Amino acid sequence: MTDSSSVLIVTDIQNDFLPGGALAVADGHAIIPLVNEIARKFRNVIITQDWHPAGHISFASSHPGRNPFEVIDLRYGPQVLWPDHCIQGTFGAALAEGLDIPHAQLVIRKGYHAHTDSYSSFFEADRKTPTGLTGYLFERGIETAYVVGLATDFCVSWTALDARTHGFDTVVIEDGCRAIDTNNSLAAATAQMDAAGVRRILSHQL
Ligand code: VGL
Ligand code: ZN
Repeated sequence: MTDSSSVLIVTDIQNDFLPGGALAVADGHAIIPLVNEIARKFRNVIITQDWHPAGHISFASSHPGRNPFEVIDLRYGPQVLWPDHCIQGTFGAALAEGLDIPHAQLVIRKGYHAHTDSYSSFFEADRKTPTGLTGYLFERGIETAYVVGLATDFCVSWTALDARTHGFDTVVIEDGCRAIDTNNSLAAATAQMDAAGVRRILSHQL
């Protein structure tokens, strides 16, 4: 059991990111039993949920003539366009049925502003609009953030990088994650995490 200064952030394990979902991550379902097991070792667990309004700016369908996985420039920088996914209140946005973490303390939703995406659980994609998670973790006395979930190269890595920025000791548990890997995004995210001092471990090292 980890101590009270650590938190496990369970990122976006939602139906749309599982095989059969709108933005399926290959093998995404395979992490669920392991994530449940990892979570039992943590006193503090929070869960994140991608939570977009219909017509969200990150959806290719909101940009006539564009296709999913193309990249466009938005006012806050490059944006990968996605299939419509995790629309508020839909089955696709619901947490995966097999996720069994009754002791989770907070569910934080993100990506609910129509004109801004939010991979990270700390800041939206403009890199300045906070979700409030930093204050929550600071007030709770958290010093170390462990991250698992979907997808390694987007919400997991952006969350881990922002955790580092805020001074948290940050650890990605790699076998508790799966990647989308579009346009070399997994290698790029891994390099960025290494450069920022995010530690990468396997769950048996916990
Ligand atoms: C995610 C793409 C779009 C993620 C969310 O959870 O990694 N990826 N929205
Ligand atoms: Zn999204």
